[in-house]
Amino acid sequence: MTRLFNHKPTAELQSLDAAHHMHPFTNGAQLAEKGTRVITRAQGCTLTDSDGAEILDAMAGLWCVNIGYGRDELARAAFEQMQELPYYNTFFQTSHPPVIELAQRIAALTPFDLNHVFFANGGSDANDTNIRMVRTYWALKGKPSKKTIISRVNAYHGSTVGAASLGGMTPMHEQGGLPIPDITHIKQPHWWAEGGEMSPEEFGLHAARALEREIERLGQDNVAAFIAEPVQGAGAVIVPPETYWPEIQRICDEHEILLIADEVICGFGRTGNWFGSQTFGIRPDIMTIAKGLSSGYAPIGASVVSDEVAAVIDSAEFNHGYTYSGHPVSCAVALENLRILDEEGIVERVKTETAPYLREKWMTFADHPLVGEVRISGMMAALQLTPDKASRAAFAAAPGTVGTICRDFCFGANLIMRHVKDSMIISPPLVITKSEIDEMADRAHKALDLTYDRLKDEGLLVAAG
Ligand code: PXG
Repeated sequence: MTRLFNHKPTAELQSLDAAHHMHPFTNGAQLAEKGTRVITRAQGCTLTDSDGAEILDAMAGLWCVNIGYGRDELARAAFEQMQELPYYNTFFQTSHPPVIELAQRIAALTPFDLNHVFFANGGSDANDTNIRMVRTYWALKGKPSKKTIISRVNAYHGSTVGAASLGGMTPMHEQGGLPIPDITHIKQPHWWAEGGEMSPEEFGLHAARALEREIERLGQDNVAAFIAEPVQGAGAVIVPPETYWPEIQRICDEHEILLIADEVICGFGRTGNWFGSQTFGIRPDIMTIAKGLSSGYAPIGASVVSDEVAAVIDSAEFNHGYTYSGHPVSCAVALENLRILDEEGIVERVKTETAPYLREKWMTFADHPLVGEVRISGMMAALQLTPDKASRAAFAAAPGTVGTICRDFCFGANLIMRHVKDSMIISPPLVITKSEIDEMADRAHKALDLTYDRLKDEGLLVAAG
């Protein structure tokens, strides 16, 4: 058996990594120079690197390890499923118990009549499914011109050609000729950066009505769907004003537009309910799920579809699917993960205990001289850094300069807190304890203080003109 537990020395791993491993969203040459940090083990909320350092993971990996690391039950579920049936497909009139059980479990957990599940390997390809599904839905209903999908600037929906086109990240569109046709983007509900003189409530309505204007511009007969994350995650935890989602729902209903809630980050307890749609009062026709579905222990994603959409799609052959749609091992792992989330009351505890505690701690950052806005929803949160709180200014330095400095100080303090441009963000495992939250906040405060001193020393505490 190949066992990697007794690994090679760090320097050797780093040089082999630089020689052969191409990293996502990374400048390979720069990384090769700095050397990657090699993570070898993890337990609870703590990672261990190849030098034995212990790191507090305030990002739950990539927003996914909701039940925390090191749960033997999931390992056992994978092991036993591999023994029983390591693989079989779900094409051509076949199925298997884990995929059947999981589809039923997801249908029971998701709200409204989201009762039908099309499986994928992760969030990106689930969103690719959604692109094809909503266009096929309208074509089958005799409205083939309803093709355009409206999304938002600074949205993240994945990295495949389709999902990155749905996303609103300009640097992604610039590589590889994106977006694909018939996808457009409206403004995001990011009050701090774009709200101007409006109150957050006014801006929420204003940002939502951009959808109505876009539908009118395109013509309702040409629009298939609107897709959005309940809270934009990778976009820097943009929590919309309270007025935003009800207005979006009204517009989708009135204009016969399918609503796709991308719950890849918000799902499975992140916002304090099982789904972000419940937290924000959204009634989607389709939900994208991944990440917390298996707590990242095995790759799996899905589109969860309403009775009506499923009935239309099922009325013809949907020529779509992945070799690993409903992979039995991933399904078994996801089922065990959902059992733990449910039976251990993890989502409930987030709502009543840990998220309120995190909020209390996180709000203390509002007094820090570098912090312009504190954003939080359940167990995902951001600190918007600024050189001038009063004017909500951006830094004169290139976006991300300050965020990178702060991120590096966090990393140096064995805290994984990510930056998105000049926001610092967290999304810890949902099982994080109050004392771990205290520790995380202490380390983050120190990193912010060090960042502030560095900015002063280097003359970077300057607002953009
Ligand atoms: N939708 C949303 C809302 C996501 O956050 C995807 C879809 C794509 O899922 P897959 O499983 O195909 O990656 C995501 C993924 C980051 C980061 O650094 C965020 C994601 C992925 C990688 C990095 O914030 N989100």
